[in-house]
Amino acid sequence: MNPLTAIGWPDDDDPARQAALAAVPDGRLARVVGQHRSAYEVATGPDALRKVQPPVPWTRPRFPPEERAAVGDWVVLDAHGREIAALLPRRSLLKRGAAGEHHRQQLIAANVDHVLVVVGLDQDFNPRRIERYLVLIRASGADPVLVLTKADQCEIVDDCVALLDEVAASGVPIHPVNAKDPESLRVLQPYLGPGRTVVLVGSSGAGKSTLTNTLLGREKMKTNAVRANDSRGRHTTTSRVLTPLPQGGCLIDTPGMRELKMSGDEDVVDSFDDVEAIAVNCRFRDCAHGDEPGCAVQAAIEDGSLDEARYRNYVKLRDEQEAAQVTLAQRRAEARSANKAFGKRLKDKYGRR
Ligand SMILES: Nc1nc2c(ncn2[C@@H]2O[C@H](COP(=O)(O)OP(=O)(O)OP(=O)(O)O)[C@@H](O)[C@H]2O)c(=O)[nH]1
Ligand SMILES: [Zn+2]
Repeated sequence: MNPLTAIGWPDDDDPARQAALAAVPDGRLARVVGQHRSAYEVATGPDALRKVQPPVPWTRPRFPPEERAAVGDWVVLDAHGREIAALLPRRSLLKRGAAGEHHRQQLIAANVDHVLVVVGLDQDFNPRRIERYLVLIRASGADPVLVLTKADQCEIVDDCVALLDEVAASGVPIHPVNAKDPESLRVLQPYLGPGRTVVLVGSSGAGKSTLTNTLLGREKMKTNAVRANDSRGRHTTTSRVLTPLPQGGCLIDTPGMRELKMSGDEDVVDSFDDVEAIAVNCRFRDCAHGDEPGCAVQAAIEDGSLDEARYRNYVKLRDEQEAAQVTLAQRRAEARSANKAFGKRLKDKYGRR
C-alpha cells in the first residue's frame, strides 16, 4: 500500500490537489503532524517523520493564519525534502475560538473526513452539548458521527436515541456501542477505511481512549498503561498526533480538540433547520418568538412538537455565535487597517511598497 494512504491520503484525483502537487517539480507529499516555533513536523508515511522549514512568507507576522499549515494539512515538500513548497487545498478545517477575551481563531485540524462525537450513555449524555458539537463540526466541512458509548451498561438506550430525533433527521448517523467490544465497533468501519481521517471529540470519561484502544486492538491493555508506554518513547518514530488505524485510515488527536468553542464562522441555523421551518409560520417576519401574537415557535413548544430545551439551546448558541462573529469581524478589520498603516509607513520611508 502507498505509505501515504495509511496517513490519510485520499488518492481521489481531486483536480485542485493534483494541480497544486504538479506545480512543484520533484515535489513530495507530506502531512503536517506538528508545529514548532520555527519548523513543522511532517509525516511521509506511518513511520517516517521529519522536521521541515516553512516557506518564508509564512513566517511574517501578518501572514493570514489560515493560509499557514495546520495539523492534518497536506503539503508539498521541495525536491530536497527540507522545506514546504506548497499547501494543498483543504477538504475541511476544524477551528475554534481560542480561550480568552480576544476571540482569536485557532486551527485545530485540517482534512478531517469524520468527527466522531463520543458521548457516554450515562450522566455524560446531554443533547444540548451534542447540538453544540454539531454546529461546530458542520462549520468545518467534516461530517459529524455520533457514537454513544456504554450502551452495554445502559437500560434506556432507545429512549436516549429517541431524544436525538432531530439530530438523526438532520442526517447525522447515531451509533450506540460498547467501546470495549471490537465486534460492536464494526459499525464504525465506514468512517475508518483507507484514505480516511477521523478525530474524536467528547468530554472526559466519555470513552475516547477506550474506543481508540479497541480500534487499535489493544483492548486488553489498561488505558493508562498504554499512555505510560507511549510517554516512555516506545514508538519513537510514530507521531503521537496522527495514528494509523488497522482499519486502514488514521486518527488525529491534538490537545486543542478537547475544548471546542465558537469561532464566529459557524452557521447555527444550519443545524436547527427544524426550528427555522417552524419560525417561517410566525405571523410577523421579525418575530422574536417571545410573546408576539401568532408566534408559531411558542405554539409548537406548547403543543409539544418543538422541544423547549432544544429551542433554548438554539437561541443560546445563536447568541454565542453572533457575539463571536462580531469580535471576529472587528479583529479582521483591525488586521486590515494595521496592514494598510504598515504599507503606508513603508511607502513614506522608502517611496515604494
Ligand atoms: N462498559 C463500558 N465502559 C466504558 C465504555 N466506554 C468507556 N468505558 C469506561 O469509561 C471510563 C472512561 O473511559 P475513557 O476511555 O478513559 O474516557 P476518555 O473519553 O478517554 O476520557 P479522557 O481521557 O479523560 O478524555 C473507563 O473506565 C472505561 O473503561 C463502554 O462502551 N462500555
Ligand atoms: Zn415567533
